Amino acid sequence: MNTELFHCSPPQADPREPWSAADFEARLRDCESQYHIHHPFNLRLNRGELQPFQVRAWVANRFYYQVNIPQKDAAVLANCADRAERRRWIERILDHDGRGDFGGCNAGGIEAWVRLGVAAGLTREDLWSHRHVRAGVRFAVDAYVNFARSSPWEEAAISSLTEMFAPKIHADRLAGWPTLYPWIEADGLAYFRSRIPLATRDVEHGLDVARRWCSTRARQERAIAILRFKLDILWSMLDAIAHAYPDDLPMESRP
Ligand code: AHQ
Repeated sequence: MNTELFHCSPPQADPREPWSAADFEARLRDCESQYHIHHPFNLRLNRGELQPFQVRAWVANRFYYQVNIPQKDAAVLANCADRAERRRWIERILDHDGRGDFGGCNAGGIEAWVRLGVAAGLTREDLWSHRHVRAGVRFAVDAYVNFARSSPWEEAAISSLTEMFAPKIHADRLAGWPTLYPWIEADGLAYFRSRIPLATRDVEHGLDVARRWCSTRARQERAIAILRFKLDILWSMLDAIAHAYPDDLPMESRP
């Protein structure tokens, strides 16, 4: 357990100078080494070493994360009293839930992830029933949503900054999967393509919030602890998926 995150030191003047803005951002970005792009399961996934059932398991488990993102973001909004900040943050919900007629580019990220699942051989019911979601994935995702519900909105915003590292992981999938997993219909990869500019936009907002909120060294260090907590969430999701879907999983248990 990352006790730093829940250590509530008594309020006291912090004698230490805050890091410069550049140094603080560099320290946030230094956490990249703990990003789930380096997880053994993700390395195998992006090297084409997984069997179709393991890719389908990953898609079905990550769907639970995706459908919970709008509720996490709604929790951020609920804790935010600033209209201007809410107007920026609400875009994230619509990016995932969709807009207007839900058609084409308005379908939203959740619908695009369903398309990924269907392209990989799952049914919509496989995804929406969450029947393949493992306990460790559910636990990690629920911990993320509950953190957003129970924390100052600025801290929940900081926890989304793992997306500083997301464009690379999406680009890896777009570059490799068509060759590594030719059995996945190409339009299923649209989510990854759509996410890269949105992640970049969202990270600009998240870093803006972090710079303004973390005016003391203590808050800067708390921001690092929060980011590490979120990195643990992503990492532990892959731990649970890798454990539940080994190469020799009996046929009857394979999605
Ligand atoms: O598809 C992803 C997504 O919509 C989000 C929202 C954001 C958040 O609010 O925490 N994080 C995130 C991420 C998405 N995809 C992950 C992936 O590996 O495909 C990466 C993940 C993140 O880096 O936090």
